[in-house]
Amino acid sequence: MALKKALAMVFFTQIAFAQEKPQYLFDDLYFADPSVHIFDKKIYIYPSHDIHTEVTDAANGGHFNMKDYHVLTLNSPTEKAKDEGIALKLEDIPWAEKQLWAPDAAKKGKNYYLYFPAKDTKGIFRMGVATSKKPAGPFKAEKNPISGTYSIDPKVLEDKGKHYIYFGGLKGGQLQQYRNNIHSENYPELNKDENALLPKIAILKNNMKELAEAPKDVKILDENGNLLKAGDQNRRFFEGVWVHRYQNKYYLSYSTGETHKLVYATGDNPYGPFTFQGDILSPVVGWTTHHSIVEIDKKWYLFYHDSKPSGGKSYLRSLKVRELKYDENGKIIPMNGQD
Ligand code: FUB
Repeated sequence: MALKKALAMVFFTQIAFAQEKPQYLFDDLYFADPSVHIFDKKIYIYPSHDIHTEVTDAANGGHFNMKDYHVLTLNSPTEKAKDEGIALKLEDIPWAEKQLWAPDAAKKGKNYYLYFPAKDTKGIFRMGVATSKKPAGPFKAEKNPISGTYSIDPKVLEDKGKHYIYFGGLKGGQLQQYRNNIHSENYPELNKDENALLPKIAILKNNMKELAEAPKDVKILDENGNLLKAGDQNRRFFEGVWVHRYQNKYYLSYSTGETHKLVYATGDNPYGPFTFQGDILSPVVGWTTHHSIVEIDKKWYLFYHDSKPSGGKSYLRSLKVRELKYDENGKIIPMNGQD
C-alpha cells in the first residue's frame, strides 16, 4: 500500500510540472532579467548585464551594480544566443548615476525603444528611454528620465496600436517609497493585513518617450474579488511584471520576492483588474528570478534566470529558456525552478 502511495506521489510530481527541461542561453558573460521580443521576424533578448562588484549593501540591492546593456539574438529557443554587443552604457545616460537594472524594449514604426531603470544622483530609481533605428542598438538615451516614472522593472505592452508601460518593484526597487505617485522615504511599513502595494501602469504618448497619464495601480485580486494583502507573500506582487495575451485573456505575471516564485493573474484588459491564478515557477537557485513569456513558432516559452552557474551568487545570474504549456482551461502548468 505504502509503495503504491509512493509511486502515485512520483507520478503526481511528474505531471504537476511541465516536462520540458530548461537550457542555458549564454555561457561567457552573466546576463539576467530577459525581456524577449520578436522584431522583424527575429528573436531579441534585452537582459541586464550582471558583473562582479565589491559593493555589499545587499539590503537595498547595491550589489546589482550593472553598468551597461547588451542585446542578444536567438535563431531558435533551442540554440545558444549571440551577443550583439553593448547597446547602451551608463556613462552615456546623462541623468543616471548607477545600477542599470532590468530593461524592456518596444518597436513603433521604424524606431526601437529601450526602457530602463537606473538610480539618479540622489539615489532614486527613475525610468529612462533610449532610441535606435536598429533593434540591437546602439541606443541613444534621452537627457532626462521619463517624467512621472519611478521604481524599477519597466515592461511595455503593445495592445491594439497603443503602448502601455508597467513598472514597480519592492524593497531595493523603492516602490514602498510611493503612495498615489508621491515620493517619501517616511511612509510606514505596511501591516500584513493591509492591501499589498501594486504594480503601476500608464499609457505612453505617441512619441513613446512620455506618459500620457499619471500611473495607476494594477489591481490583483484573490478568488473572492479582494485585493491581495501585504502579508500574502506567496501571491502578492514584488517585482518583474510581464504581460502577455493568450486566448483573449491578459496574463500578468511577476515575482513574489521573498518566496522566490513566479506567479500570475489574468484579466480582460491591460489595466486589469487581474485575478490571481497560481504559480508558474517554483524557486530557482539564487535570490531572484525575472522572466518574460513569449510565443515563438506556435509554442510558448518562459525566459528567466538562475544563479546555478555562478555557484549561487545572487548578483551573477545566467539566462535560461524552457517551453511553457497551458492546460485546456488556459491555466499555466507550473514548472520546477530547480531543473
Ligand atoms: O537585475 C536587478 C533586479 O533584480 C531587477 O530589476 C529585478 O527584477 C531583479 O531581477
